[in-house]
Order: sequence, then C-alpha cells, then structure tokens
Amino acid sequence: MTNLSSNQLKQYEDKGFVSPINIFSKEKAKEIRKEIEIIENEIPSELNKSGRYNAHLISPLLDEVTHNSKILDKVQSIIGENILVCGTTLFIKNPNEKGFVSYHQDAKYIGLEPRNWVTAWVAITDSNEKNGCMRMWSGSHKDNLKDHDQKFNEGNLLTRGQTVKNVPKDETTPLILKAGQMSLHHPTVVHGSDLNRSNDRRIGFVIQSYIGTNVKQILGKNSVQLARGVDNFNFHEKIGRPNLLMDRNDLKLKKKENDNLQKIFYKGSNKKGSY
Ligand SMILES: O=C(O)CCC(=O)C(=O)O
Repeated sequence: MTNLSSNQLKQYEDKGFVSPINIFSKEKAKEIRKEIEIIENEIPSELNKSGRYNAHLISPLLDEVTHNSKILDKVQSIIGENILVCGTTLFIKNPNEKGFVSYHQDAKYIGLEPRNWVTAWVAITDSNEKNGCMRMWSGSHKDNLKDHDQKFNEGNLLTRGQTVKNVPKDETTPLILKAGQMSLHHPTVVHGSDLNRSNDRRIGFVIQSYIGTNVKQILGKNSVQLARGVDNFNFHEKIGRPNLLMDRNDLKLKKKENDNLQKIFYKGSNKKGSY
C-alpha cells in the first residue's frame, strides 16, 4: 500500500489539497481519452451537460480509474479504509469554447454529511495555466461555508453557477498536472478554473467523491459502489460496474442516477439567488 506521505498529509491539512500525485502513464491516459472520444462520437449528447456525470458507469476504462488501487490508497489516508464511490464528473474544456468553473466549495451543494469525503481530480490530458487548470484558494477549507451567489454566466460548467465572492484570484494556486497525475481536494476548499486558451482539449475525470461509509446524502438519493473495505452502515443503494462500453442497461442506469443528481443540485436553491 502506498499511502500519502506525512508531508502530503500535512499539505492536505494545511492547504486543503495535495498535488501532484502520479497514478498512471501518459499512454494509459491516451487510451482513456480515446474511449471518452468513442462515446462522444457514437452518442454525441451522452457526455454533454448533465450527461457528464457518472461516465464511469458506461466506460470500463473510467471504471478502472475510479477503482484504481493507487488512488484508493491515497484516499484511504484521508477518509479511512471503508470507501464508497458516490459519483464522477467529466470536466471537459474544448479549445475555443467559453468553459470555466466559478470559484466554489463542493460541500455547499453536494449534500454529503459528515464531511468524511475527498475529491480526486484525475488528469486525462495535461492540465496547466494555459488550458485552464483548477486553481485553489489555499487554506480556505479551514473557514466555515461561505455564501455563494448563483451566476448563470455563459460558459460556467457548474450547474447552478455557484460563486464565492471576493476570492483573491492572484493568490490562488494553479494545480498543474501531467496526464496520468491527480490532485485530491477537501470538501470546503474554495476552487475554480479559467478558460482553455490552448489548441487542445483539457479533460479532467473527477471522482466526486470518495466518501466514507458513514457519510449520508442529506439532499436526496445517491447510489454508490463499494470501492474498498466493508459497509456496515448501508445508507445508500449499491450499483454494479460495467463490463462493456456503452452497454444498454448501463446507459439507462447512468440516466437514472443523473436524474437523481439534478434533484440534489437544484435542492436548496432559494429565491434570493444565493444559498
Ligand atoms: O475541472 C475544473 O476546472 C473544476 C473541477 C471542480 O470544480 C471539482 O473537481 O470540484
């Protein structure tokens, strides 16, 4: 087992993230990109908008990443040995599109309590300042949850445009990753990302999130997969893993899960435009 080192754990505790961590080769990353692009070519709308959630349910290679033992070893250092996968998101920014992610805290809208969970951002392509890598407001995870406005700006990849005000953007840390590396981030660290100004796609596959078996979904229903250990709590329905690419039943399951997720994301939205 290769846990996080004590330095890496200290970085996570002090800053709210740890990065970069090597997971797989750039050749493997290329294979995964190819599988994502096969799905996009075969069913053009499948990974768009709300379809970008839970692609690991229809892609054996993304499933393999989600259950990768190197990733799970690191995650175990943070949330303990009993680990569930409660969802994944593909954050794809194409060149010449206006995609960005407003600064937000995941714990504000994701409904997972207690906060014994962590998010893994896995680089399928290189991710850097030119193509709009994630940026972290270091140490912001130590404060309470902040007010978020809902800004439905064109290009915002977040469903409700959740936005924290007064983020010191010049002081944020860019998480520069090579394809095959990952970062881990805390539920309350403020983070976001800018436009892709390169000539190629920026693809991040995000396990959002790995949760301890003691974590409940307080805004709705999440199905989960057992990734490691035992689940003595049984708070969530368990779902299977794909054997084939784009299997018909798996496509249906993904749609059902994503419909439930939309309900979670829109719950808690109030009329004042902040939540
Ligand atoms: O991929 C991005 O730019 C942002 C991803 C994000 O917000 C997250 O993983 O929580």
